[in-house]
Amino acid sequence: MYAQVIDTGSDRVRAIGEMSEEEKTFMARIEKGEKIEPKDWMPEGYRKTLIRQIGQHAHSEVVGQLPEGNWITRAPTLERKAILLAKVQDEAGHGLYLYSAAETLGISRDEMTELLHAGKMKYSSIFNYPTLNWADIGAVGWLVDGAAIMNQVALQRTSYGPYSRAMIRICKEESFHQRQGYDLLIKMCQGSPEQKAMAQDAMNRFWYPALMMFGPSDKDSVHSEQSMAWKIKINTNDELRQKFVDQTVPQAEYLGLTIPDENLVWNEERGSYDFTQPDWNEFFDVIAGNGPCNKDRMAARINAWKDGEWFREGLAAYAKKLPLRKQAV
Ligand code: BYC
Repeated sequence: MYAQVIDTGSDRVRAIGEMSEEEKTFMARIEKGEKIEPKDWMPEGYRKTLIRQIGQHAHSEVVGQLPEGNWITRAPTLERKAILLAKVQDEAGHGLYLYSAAETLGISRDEMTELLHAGKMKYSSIFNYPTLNWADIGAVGWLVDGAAIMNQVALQRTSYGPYSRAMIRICKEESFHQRQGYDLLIKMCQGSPEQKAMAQDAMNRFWYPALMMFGPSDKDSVHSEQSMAWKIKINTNDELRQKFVDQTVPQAEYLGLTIPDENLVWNEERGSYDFTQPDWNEFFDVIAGNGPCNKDRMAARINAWKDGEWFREGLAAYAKKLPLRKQAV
């Protein structure tokens, strides 16, 4: 049953001659830059691709709460604890907007959750790495949210209306997340030599996993070509990765941190940095379930789902008892 609702196969862009009349009209709307809305006609592949991508994005927001939530009780000051609490709570909100956007495509949040727990839907590779010291919380905000925004700013222009609108709101909150991470690292880098060393250690461990967030290199990306033809994706994985590197290098310089890449060099001709690609074997291993924290992350989500069952049942039972007029409010 599930194989019918999510798309995991490789895609092939269809030539105009192979398209039905409905599909040609749909493509003309896409090319004009019109938004597609839930009740509009859409190709089945478009719908499935969106469920896969938006669902994966929603799961990432929710699983992303785990490495940060791990530090709420250990935040060094009351102010830092309040900031981190607010950020982690925002991620839950992002998950909800995105699950709601995916639900407009004919899949329920419960179904997506079951697919995640069964290992049939993915979440971002980055959250399979541990947060070992307090500076990691800064690195998650600066590098992980920084990479997420780079992707999500472009996704505000995605062709599917509900996804695009969710992205607009999420981007506003993500910028605050990125700033709080950078602010945390400024304080640590201006602190004691031990604090600066912790910040460098976090940078060393998060740099390549952050580069992996943009997905495999363009030559190995199975979905990019079709997703870009449908304007679900606006940029290729490599384009966004390059923009992220170009934006982040001066920020690292300001902090006085060294990017762990001996080949990082400004390329005058291209007007951007040359850099070392992440270890793609490691990436594919992590998304296959073999990263340092995959098993823990899934166990935490499955336990939370089981523990919350009585609460979801209670809410549903109460909703059934409400008079219809109140239910609609
Ligand atoms: N991790 O053909 P490709 C955040 C999979 S976190 C895991 O290039 P596509 C945040 C891909 O699914 C950021 N899997 O795929 C939250 C595909 O496998 P399947 C979340 C990955 O979809 C809390 C296969 O590799 N953001 O915001 O065209 C705190 C081939 O890849 C990854 C989003 O999800 C990965 N990194 O492009 C802080 C953004 N990369 O499905 C921050 C929305 C690739 O065929 N998503 N795969 O089995 C996207 O923009 C795209 O889905 C991607 C991948 C660029 C990620």
